[in-house]
Amino acid sequence: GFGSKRLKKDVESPYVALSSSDSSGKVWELDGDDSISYFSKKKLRVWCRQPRGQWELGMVQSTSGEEAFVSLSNGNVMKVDRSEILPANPDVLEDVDDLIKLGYLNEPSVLHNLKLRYSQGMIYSKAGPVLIALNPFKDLQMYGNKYVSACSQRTMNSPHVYATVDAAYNKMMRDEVNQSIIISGESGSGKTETAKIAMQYLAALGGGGGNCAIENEFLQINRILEAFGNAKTARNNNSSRFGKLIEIYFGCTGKICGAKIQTCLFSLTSEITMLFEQSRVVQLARDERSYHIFYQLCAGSSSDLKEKLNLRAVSEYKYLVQSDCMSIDGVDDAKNFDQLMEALDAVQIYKEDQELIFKILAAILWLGNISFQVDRDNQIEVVDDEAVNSAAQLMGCSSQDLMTALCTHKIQADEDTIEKKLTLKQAIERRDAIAKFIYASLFNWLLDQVNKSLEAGKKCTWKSISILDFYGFQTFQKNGFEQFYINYANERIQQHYNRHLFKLEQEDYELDGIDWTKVDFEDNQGCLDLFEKKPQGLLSLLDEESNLPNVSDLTFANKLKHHLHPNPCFKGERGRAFRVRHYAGEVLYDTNEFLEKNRDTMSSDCIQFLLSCNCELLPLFSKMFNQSQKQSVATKFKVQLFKLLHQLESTMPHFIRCIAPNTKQLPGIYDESLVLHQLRCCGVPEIVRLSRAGYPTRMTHQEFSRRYVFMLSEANVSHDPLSISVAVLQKFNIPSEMYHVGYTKLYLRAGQIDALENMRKQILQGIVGIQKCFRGHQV
Ligand code: AD9
Ligand code: MG
Repeated sequence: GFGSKRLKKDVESPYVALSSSDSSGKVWELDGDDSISYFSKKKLRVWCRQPRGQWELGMVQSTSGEEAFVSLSNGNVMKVDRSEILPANPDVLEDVDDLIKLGYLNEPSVLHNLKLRYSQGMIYSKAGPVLIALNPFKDLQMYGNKYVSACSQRTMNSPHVYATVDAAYNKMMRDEVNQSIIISGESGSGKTETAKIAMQYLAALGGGGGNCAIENEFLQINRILEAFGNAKTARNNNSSRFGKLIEIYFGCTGKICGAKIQTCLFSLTSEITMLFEQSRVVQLARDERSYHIFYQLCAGSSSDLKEKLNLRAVSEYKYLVQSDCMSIDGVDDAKNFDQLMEALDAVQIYKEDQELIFKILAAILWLGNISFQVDRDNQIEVVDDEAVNSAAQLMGCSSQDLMTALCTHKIQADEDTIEKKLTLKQAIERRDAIAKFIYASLFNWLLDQVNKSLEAGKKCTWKSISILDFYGFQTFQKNGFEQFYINYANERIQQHYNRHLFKLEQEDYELDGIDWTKVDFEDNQGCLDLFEKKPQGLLSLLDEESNLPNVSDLTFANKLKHHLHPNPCFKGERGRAFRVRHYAGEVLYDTNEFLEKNRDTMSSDCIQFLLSCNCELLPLFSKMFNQSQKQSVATKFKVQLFKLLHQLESTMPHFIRCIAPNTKQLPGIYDESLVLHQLRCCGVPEIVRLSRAGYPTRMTHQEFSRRYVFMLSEANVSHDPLSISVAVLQKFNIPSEMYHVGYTKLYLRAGQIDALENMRKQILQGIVGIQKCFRGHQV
């Protein structure tokens, strides 16, 4: 049949190309008679690849050699290579709520299935144990009390975030094991919204019946996190610039008694100035803004506060104005500022501290306006203007001290201090580094305050549910430092996933009394070793090179090629580039700026300067960061990631993969190639492959017997669904190795349900035919 043929030919197919071994061919392993001529003879539907790559439904009219003539639904007949044809599913398997129910599990079938559901507002589907969530970009009215009840009372059968979270909650209560909900996906795919929906459900379940205090507290915390940690980007008007893990604590009666938030801050530090630098050099970041809080503060603060902070309009601050985008459609920054102040009150941040926060934000904005000039001796000095004076005043230091700190580098040598004048470039870098450092510290400090208020009831903790809202695997034309880390983190999460998926699957079989030989799966340990091995892994080599003198991105790239070759997961490329074979596909990285971004250290004289400031929070920040400053970004990130994953390690995971159907952030647009790209990135083909290795079709005996019982002759029919199931299978000669009869369900291997469906169709057509004939006779 063309199952096996496709295996060899279809290197272009995403499922084959992206899977790391050809065991992925299982997806195409079709049983029974599934040759093209069979499809042609039976007039069954097929998918036919069009010249532009998209797939259309059609019917094979005839074949000759390697070619086939296919009639498409628009009436045209196309001559195509056999390799451009894939089997389509029968109508009954359209719009299934779990992809593994699809008889033919090829790329167009999966895309078509999700599209059909999406167009009907069914944004949730399952891929085996994983929940797939397509971003609707509109309010679908499918959340709130009514749906909470439906999910907790199991009266709703369709997949939903609530149902996934409900399963986690019940597992926690029943098995007394900590649970986690791992949400991943591209920017703008809906991770943060999904995390909020999940929190809302847990608040409703664990809030003690009609107690909305917890729900309100969660809401307020999310407001704070988003004001300080989210920004408008080209892909998402409310993009989180950090990854977070929220752990919700439950007492032994199942009631919430506290929570804790951990963050992974890799992209946070570069945001403020990156925007500035980027747009100044290449006018790139046109549609982007800095963190919401800056715009909220400028728009919403009282005239009293404005005066205290010497605050101006957004348009007067260089850090904010360069991107040419100062407002977001439909977003009221002033109103959000009011809500933010409410939220700060709610988590018990005192008014005085709130004012300190705003002071620091204003200081950052003024820092961005500080400019430099060259004096008569060709030395750099700060332009003595409103910017430097305001910044100094807000930070609690003299203008002179700030100017010195920005222009000179002090080196401690034994007893003496040597002062060195900075170059213009260095001075600008130092100014921006201080701004970033202060902002990142502020974010961390705020998080601490939020956690203090959340952890109040932690003493009564019995078990917990963690929700991870983390960047998904990313691959662009050009991939840099950020993608490198994000993808590494995803590699770790994927390993966690692999381990559990198999456990879950096997549990299911065991519960239903099926003897089951263990399926091996492609482990991603090799790729993880590539990153983590000491001393010759990507991360160690990066740290080593960052600490050497006279190095460049090119020497780093060469070092990688030298030390990591040969490795099946690594490939050196020309110049600064290298390639990594990730679980979700190969990614080409460019080492441009890797070393610089990895160092990201604040010089100790800057820290000393901040320690001497009078604005109470600044010395506090400097102390907090003093130790960690000595570590590289690679090390810090690894430490944060390990802490985070260590916590997940002991939990039972539940996976939600979010998908953005378009990049315009608009409802009703389903961009097939974009969806496909994301399905690959989040490993859906892998999931499906793994699930299909077992028995993709699972129907309860009731369901099965109801659908097929009419195919038995009356004498054979018993009243017991299980017996009916078995009778149907035997009558239609389904080989015994193709199914398993469980206590509650019937498990069928790939392709079997289609064979039955075809027979059912024929019998029905026969009956209809007889009826027609009969009616004709009567008339
Ligand atoms: V990023 O990586 O932080 O840039 P996310 O977090 O994946 O990204 P987010 O949750 O912020 O995306 O969703 C983007 C926008 O999609 C939201 O602001 C909503 O307008 C929209 N969205 C997402 N999920 C839903 C939903 N379930 N219902 C309605 C939604 N709208
Ligand atoms: Mg987000």
